[in-house]
Amino acid sequence: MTWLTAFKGKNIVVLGAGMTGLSCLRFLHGQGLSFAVNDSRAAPFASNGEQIKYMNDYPRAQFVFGQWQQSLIVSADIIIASPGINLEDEGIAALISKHCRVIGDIELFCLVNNSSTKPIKMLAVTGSNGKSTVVSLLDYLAKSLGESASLAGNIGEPILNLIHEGFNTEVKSVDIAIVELSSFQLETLVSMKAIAASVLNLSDDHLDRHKTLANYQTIKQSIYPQAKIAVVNREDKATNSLITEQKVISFGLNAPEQGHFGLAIIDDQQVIMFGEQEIITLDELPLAGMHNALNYMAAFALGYSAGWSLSAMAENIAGFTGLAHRCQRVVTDDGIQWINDSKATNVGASLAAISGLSPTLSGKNQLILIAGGDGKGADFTPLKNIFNLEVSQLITLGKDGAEIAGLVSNSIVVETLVEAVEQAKKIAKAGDMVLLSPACASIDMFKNYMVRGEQFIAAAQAKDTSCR
Ligand code: UMA
Ligand code: ADP
Repeated sequence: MTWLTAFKGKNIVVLGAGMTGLSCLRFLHGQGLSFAVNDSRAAPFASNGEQIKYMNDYPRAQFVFGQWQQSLIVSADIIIASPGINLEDEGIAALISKHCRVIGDIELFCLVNNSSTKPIKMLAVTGSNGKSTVVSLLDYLAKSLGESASLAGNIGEPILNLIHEGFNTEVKSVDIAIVELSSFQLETLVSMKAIAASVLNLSDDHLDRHKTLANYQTIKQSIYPQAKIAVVNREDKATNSLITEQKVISFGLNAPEQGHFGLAIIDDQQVIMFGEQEIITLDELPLAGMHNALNYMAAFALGYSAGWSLSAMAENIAGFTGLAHRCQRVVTDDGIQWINDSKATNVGASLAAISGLSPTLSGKNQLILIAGGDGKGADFTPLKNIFNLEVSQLITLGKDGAEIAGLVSNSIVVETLVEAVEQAKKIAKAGDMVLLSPACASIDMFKNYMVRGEQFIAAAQAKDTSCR
């Protein structure tokens, strides 16, 4: 039975009318299927005009906004849930029948892809940090090597968009999809058949939804049985404890065994190795810090799994210079190093930023850290030690700002990011570093981490920050 036969004539409900929901809408409509779209927000679209346009474009769809519609959800045969919706929430959990099949957009893509005679190949990446960096690096490498590749998933491109309008299973837009997967997306995914997959690392994140670290680890590692090759971080047990049958290619900061990636010191240089084969020295690579060395090795291992030549990857890899809002240098003329790491939305990312950047400061220069926001239930105590060792002044803000400030004595709590930058300007001298690395999500104060990062850049560059 093809996926379409299983969907025809069924009550299909798409939950959420954001990026994911809209990609489902377009796809299901293209297949001639009828469905309903339910969003619990009263006005999920940017404007009334946009809403009317969607209603006109998708006449077979029923739209229900403003609450979870009991009658719709109770009678659904198939629910396609957007990743941001917590299906365990009281308001919705009780409405979903135990006979209902609940999937996500990635699962739907995989069902479709698996029934194609020439499926799109997949490389899949998850982890608490580094996902976007690694998938973007892979996408860059793929394109440099002339592969027909596309980024998809949590990076911001719903994967169903890789399938053309009016898809017939022989037509595909790319040969290989490089897919970033969040734990939310993995919760509803069981049918992926990736060439290779990796859980890059694991630290506290999204515990407000997943409740325990053990649960979060299990969800993340559910990626492995859905791939031929498991690319594992051999020094982070939490990322690879549940692997059973897959072929494993590992990466780590220590020297590798044959068939694995690691580091060795050769002529005083740190070199990425594949077994005994030298690939490239870290000095040749633009993204600094040991966390990025791991990211590079993960990308090499995933690319290698896809059959890409190691030497061709090594020749091209330095052309990728990183993504905005990840330890991004801000151009100012005050001699202070302003670093925008707004994408550090969890403790692990801020730890990596501080430990990666502090060694670049000379002994007389200070590191001023701006942190805080919504910690999503994380434990902040792993930051205490590095704050004491490396941070001269901590400035915090946001929902969990006071809790973070409480870790050390050299802290100030402020109300706004502009105020945080003003405080930093009062303290910093030429040569010092002011790092925005919040260890928290931005959602309590900003639309998203990009807006937070842009505000930081603007305030750092402003001659007079007193105008808010
Ligand atoms: N909604 C409800 N009720 C709820 C929650 C949400 O109706 O209780 C509705 C909202 O009103 C909105 C829609 O659901 O209309 C939004 O759905 P969504 O939150 O799943 O967001 P999308 O726009 O579909 O974007 C999602 C991912 N968002 C989340 O996982 C929260 C995007 O990741 C992803 O890029 C996109 O799919 C394409 O795959 C963002 C993210 O923040 C960047 N991810 C988290 C992270 O990286 O930490 C996991
Ligand atoms: P993700 O997509 O998983 O959120 P990003 O590549 O966007 O990852 O980076 C998010 C944050 O994590 C940034 O602050 C970045 O500097 C940091 N980071 C990147 N790679 C790693 C890693 N391997 N370990 C820890 N932190 C990392």
